[in-house]
Amino acid sequence: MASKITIPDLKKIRVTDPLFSHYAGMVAKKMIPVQWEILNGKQGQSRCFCIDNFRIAGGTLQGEHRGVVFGDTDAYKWLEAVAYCANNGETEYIPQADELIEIIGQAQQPDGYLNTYFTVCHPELRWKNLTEGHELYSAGHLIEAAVAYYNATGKRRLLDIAAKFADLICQTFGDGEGQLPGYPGHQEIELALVKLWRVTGEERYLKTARFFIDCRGRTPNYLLREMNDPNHKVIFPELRNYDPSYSQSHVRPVEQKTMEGHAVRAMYQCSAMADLADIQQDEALRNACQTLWDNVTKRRMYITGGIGSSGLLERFTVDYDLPNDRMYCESCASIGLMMFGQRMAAMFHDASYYETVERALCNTVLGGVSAAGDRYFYVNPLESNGDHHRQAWYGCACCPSQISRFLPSIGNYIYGTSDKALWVNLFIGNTTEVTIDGKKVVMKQETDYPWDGLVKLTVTSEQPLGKELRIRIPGWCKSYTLSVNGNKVDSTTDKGYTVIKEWKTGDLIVLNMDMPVEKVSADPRVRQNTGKRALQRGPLVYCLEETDNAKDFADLALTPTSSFEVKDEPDNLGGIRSIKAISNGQTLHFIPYYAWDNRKAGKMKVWIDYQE
Ligand code: FUB
Ligand code: ZN
Repeated sequence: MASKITIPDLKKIRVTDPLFSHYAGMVAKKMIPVQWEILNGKQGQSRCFCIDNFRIAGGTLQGEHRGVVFGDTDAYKWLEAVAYCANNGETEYIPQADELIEIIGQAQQPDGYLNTYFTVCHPELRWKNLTEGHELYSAGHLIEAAVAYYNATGKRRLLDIAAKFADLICQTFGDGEGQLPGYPGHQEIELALVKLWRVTGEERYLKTARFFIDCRGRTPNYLLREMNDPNHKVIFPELRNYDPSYSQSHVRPVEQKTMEGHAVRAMYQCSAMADLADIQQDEALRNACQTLWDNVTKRRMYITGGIGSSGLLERFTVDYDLPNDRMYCESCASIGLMMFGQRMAAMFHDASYYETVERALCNTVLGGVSAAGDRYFYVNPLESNGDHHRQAWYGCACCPSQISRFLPSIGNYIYGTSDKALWVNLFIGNTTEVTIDGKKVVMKQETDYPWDGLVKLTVTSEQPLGKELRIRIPGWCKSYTLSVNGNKVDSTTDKGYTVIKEWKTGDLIVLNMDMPVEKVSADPRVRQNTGKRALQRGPLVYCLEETDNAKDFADLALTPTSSFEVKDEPDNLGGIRSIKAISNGQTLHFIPYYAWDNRKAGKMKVWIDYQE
């Protein structure tokens, strides 16, 4: 049995990287305060009623529930973001968070149930519309927030609220007498219950997470039966003629071969499957994860790490169908893909999963928020006519709070530790403390990645560790050098990691990766990209924007002899490296895809005509 990989405690990870600490810093300085105003209904057009809904459910305010049925999750994800920022020493929103937690607590029913929509509008329909009601999805976000808040602050109030609700869920769902053999229409509770198990050690949470995976897709289909009930109360009319593949309930997860349906649902399910496969050493589940991972990353993913080719029902379509303009690529889906990939890498001890994690991160996820930290993309197209822009908030606001809970937790993706090795997965400047076998260890990375391929790493330990250092060599990297204290090392590689066996405390390990501009072609089966190329440098995908290329935007093309110049632009778009391409006498100005739509509105494209 392979040794388990553990992720260091987020509280002990200080991200010092110029790019990522800027993004994480924007969460504390801008996103959390602005979202707090929005959650409290104080932001003009982008009004949201989330906190009032809790007050109404708790009986301290009179009124009607307003907003989407899963609006409670805006508050939960806000709390999670506050918790992760507190880990980074940004604690100023803790008083508001504590206030909000009390309001949430008042909305909890005596038996532990907590959901403002059903409590206020339809108490009689509790657990009767799992397909559309999002009760278990919302519970999952409550649990994730509670675990994060407890880990960051040591305060138990939200954890107790969440655990009480989780206990009710564990009693309610199962195959036992009087229990419901149902499962959520939108997955999320499964991975949350695994987190709750990790923090409490209570087996029932793990058992119920497993139950939700195991009973999904059974025949007859539970969700279809609900939808076909003559008394069914419709919440989302677009889901009439319900196709169970939309919620990945068409077949049991362990038998799923292709990534189907709604992309965020699919990613949350797969993340939980990977958790359970690893914890329970379940080979069938592990194989299913691998099959689904291969399908999505080899056939159904954009070069930007975006997933979900159809805006209609926000879902996957078929292999190699990747339209660049009329598509979906929800920000939440790419964060979900990162969550799945992180778990796959930990389970298989294989760096290749981090190719996708990094691709999604550096392109779609960073692009999900504006350079100023005040606007968000829900949909992330690879081509625009100039009419697609980030917004401050959405009626269905899953993405803004998803991005703000994700960015300050980026430290979770950098390292792993196991019996055998220290694992370096992402190149992000940081200082991290871990205790390994009772020994205090400090890992430090300095780098200007993704702009530059030079990474300096030191590991200091009170006593010799006797472990390998395994450093990921990205798939995009075709040549690199590695040295320890200035002496070149010829290391072996294993599953995408360069393995350093001989090192001691305080050694300076330097990885230097060449980072040329690459012209990338799509798989020939992607008909939308026939005769086109995209530019990539390191993990960053580039795009053309009309504002830099006004003249003849539609006619710009790359050729086999295009030459490239990389330009450092510290004052543009928060500091980028742009690419100037000279092709047949034309000059094309490329910027990183993630930075588009931050200046004058105009057209944008990633895949560029290629004239052979
Ligand atoms: O249904 C809850 C969330 O809203 C989904 O995850 C997103 O795709 C959006 O539909
Ligand atoms: Zn979203």
